[in-house]
Amino acid sequence: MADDDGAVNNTVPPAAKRACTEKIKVLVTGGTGLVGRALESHVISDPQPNEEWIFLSSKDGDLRDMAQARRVFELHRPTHVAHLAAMVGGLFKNMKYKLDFLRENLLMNDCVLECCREFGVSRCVSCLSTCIFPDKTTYPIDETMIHNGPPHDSNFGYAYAKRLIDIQNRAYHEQYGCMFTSVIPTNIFGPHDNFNLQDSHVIPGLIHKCYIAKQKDEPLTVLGTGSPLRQFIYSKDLARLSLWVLREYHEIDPIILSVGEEDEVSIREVALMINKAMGMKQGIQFDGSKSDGQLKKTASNSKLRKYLPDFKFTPIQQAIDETVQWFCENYDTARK
Ligand code: NAP
Ligand code: GFB
Repeated sequence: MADDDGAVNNTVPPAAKRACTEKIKVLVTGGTGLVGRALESHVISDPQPNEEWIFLSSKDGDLRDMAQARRVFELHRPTHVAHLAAMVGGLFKNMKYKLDFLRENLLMNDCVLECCREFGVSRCVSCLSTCIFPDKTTYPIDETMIHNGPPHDSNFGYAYAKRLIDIQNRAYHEQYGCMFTSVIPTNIFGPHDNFNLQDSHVIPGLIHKCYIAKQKDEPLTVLGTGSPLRQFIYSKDLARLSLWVLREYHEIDPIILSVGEEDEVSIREVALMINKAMGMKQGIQFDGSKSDGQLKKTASNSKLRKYLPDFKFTPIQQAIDETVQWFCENYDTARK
């Protein structure tokens, strides 16, 4: 069954069906990003009388700065926080700016979590990533393995900053009883992504390149060999799951939000899906001089499945079709 916005329906119980009278005010850091915009659309489609949502941009305050972060919390006095704000980027941006990824994210996370404590926020959900897991590991990776060894060298700055959120959550709980947790999504994509040709993740980057290649009647150039494997999650599915986490998940320990291991695809397969969605007549070619990054980071979604056995993810070709359509329709204003 499909929603009005075309996304596949799933079995996360609509909050409307639950008796809930507690007033909550949710502050979403990074509310203007890929995930923030998807969450906003989902919240608007399922409004709850007891919930008020505020979606922040960096223009509302630089969350690397404690004084500015405190001003934001003072102004809004949230009961709940979805902490999405981060310095984010694909493989090639991560390889270039390791120190910036480490420092900016450490600062942002520390300011946000400390403000959550100071202002008595009752629940905070922060966003980690499956790229933070150890590089040399057994598969599938699960939530218990975050700190078992060094992450892949290509993004160690980002990875160590994100790992520390899990450490902070435990320490805030043990010392102050705070209920702060985290989610671990795989690679995300969808409308409102960053489609920059150099800095973006692979799907938005290839969509933009494909758009240009189609106009020039040239093949799509895919960086690396195309053999690395990834699990991708559509931002609309992640929004539904994140909302469930905020409302219903009560552990401090993180939870992986991912499609199953059987839905892992190669970069080559993804490029072919993008070509198909774009109606490209030219094929694809590979630039083997560019990095492949991590060959795989196969994650288990068993914990998620224990909570939500019937959740249905949008099929990846449908999600890519929708994202390509959104990009073509919003070409002039899309982030690129
Ligand atoms: P995004 O599209 O790049 O958006 C980043 C958001 O963070 C924007 O709203 C931005 O605000 C805000 N931000 C950046 N620096 C800030 C600062 N100094 N102060 C305040 N706000 C700041 O990111 P996303 O892809 O939605 O990522 C959301 C979360 O998911 C992040 O925590 C990320 O690490 C995680 N994640 C992403 C992926 C992925 O594939 N994209 C995968 C796994 C996990 P402005 O736009 O207003 O500047
Ligand atoms: O999404 P992506 O940049 O990030 O994907 P990671 C990188 C993979 O796609 C590599 C190939 O195998 C690249 O060789 N690729 C092919 C391309 N063409 C392109 C292209 O035009 N652009 C990009 N970006 N890649 C990131 C981490 O890793 O995952 C971040 O570095 C973050 O920290 C994110 O957490 C979720 O999956 O390799």
